[in-house]
Amino acid sequence: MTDLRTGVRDDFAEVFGREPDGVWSAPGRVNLIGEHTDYNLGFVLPFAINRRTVAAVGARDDRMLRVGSTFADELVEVSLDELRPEVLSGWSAYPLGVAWALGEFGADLQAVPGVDILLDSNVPVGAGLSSSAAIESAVLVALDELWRLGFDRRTLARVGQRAENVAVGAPTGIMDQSASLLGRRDAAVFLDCRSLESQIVPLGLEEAGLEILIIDTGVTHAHATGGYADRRASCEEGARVLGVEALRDVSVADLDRAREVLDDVTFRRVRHIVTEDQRVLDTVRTLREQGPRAIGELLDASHVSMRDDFEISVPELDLAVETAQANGAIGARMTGGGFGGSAIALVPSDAVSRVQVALDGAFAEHAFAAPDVFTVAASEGARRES
Ligand code: GAF
Repeated sequence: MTDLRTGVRDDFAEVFGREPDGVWSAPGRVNLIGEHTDYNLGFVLPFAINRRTVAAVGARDDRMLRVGSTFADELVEVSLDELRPEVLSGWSAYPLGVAWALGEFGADLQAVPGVDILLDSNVPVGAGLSSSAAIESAVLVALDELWRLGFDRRTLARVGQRAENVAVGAPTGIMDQSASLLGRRDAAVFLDCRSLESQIVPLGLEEAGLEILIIDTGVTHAHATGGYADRRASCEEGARVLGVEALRDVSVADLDRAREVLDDVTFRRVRHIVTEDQRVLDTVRTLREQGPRAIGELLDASHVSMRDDFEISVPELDLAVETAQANGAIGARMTGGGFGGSAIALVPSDAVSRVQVALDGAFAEHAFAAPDVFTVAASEGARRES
């Protein structure tokens, strides 16, 4: 982390020929449980991880926004006077999109100076760990401070989501930005995606002798297209037929009626969301009453629901989950939007290397590319570094 922070200052100086006004950072996230429930106005339980994006930012004396990064060999420029979603594309739509979206939430973009931004990150891209929300959140906290906006974190999360929905064009929910902005060390963020009320729920992993293992399958996913939008549309159709504002308003007890009025596919999409919301509530209660060793079955059930009802898993994710479970994991599930990315496994510390070795063996046996397997810790959300 220290390297990332000092490195980004040096890179900023090299690219822009001066010192930045400051360095801000924001983490990627892992979702412990509650998948695709956010845009159904339900519950999620993600945590911020110890992989971060850093943003060195300096105000300018004109109206230009300039953004560079260590992950793309280009400097993108746009004037604040021309900043609209239509002129943004590629990776720079994330940092520049949040500048635009701040205006949508009431920031007076006529009254603010341009900025130079330099980004670096150790959040893996395409792994389902929300490298995009990490960029958005790091730039959001930087601009909020440099432009003296005084937005609260809940509003900044909505700004980040707006940028992703409109400037990037991915129809995602509010979870990732909330985790990146609200995360706390050793704890998860329990978020009600309707009220946007959140509670910090201690994970207690160290005391319980547990680790969270990320198994990045290397299968890439893209939320702007395909399956994610299709699942969202099915959920909206289910809510429409059931006569509710959102699937949050359907309970497990309502599922019998839902089966009668919905076609089979829509019913199974709805059943995933409704049971997943309940699993989030059960996980929060179990963590508080019994600690993390007791949540394994809920994680396992979440994976089955995503595999069979929501149908967003892929063979590599299923293999990762099954191999972890068979080699000592307390629970395991795919995490994030699906169609690739990562699985998580809750593993006793003394079983971590056994699970890692077993994963390598199983992936080789199936002729899948070796997964990238590493542990993560629950960490602080977005902050100023220096
Ligand atoms: C992606 C989205 F960005 C989130 O909003 C959420 O819907 C998640 O997929 C699935 O739970 O990360």
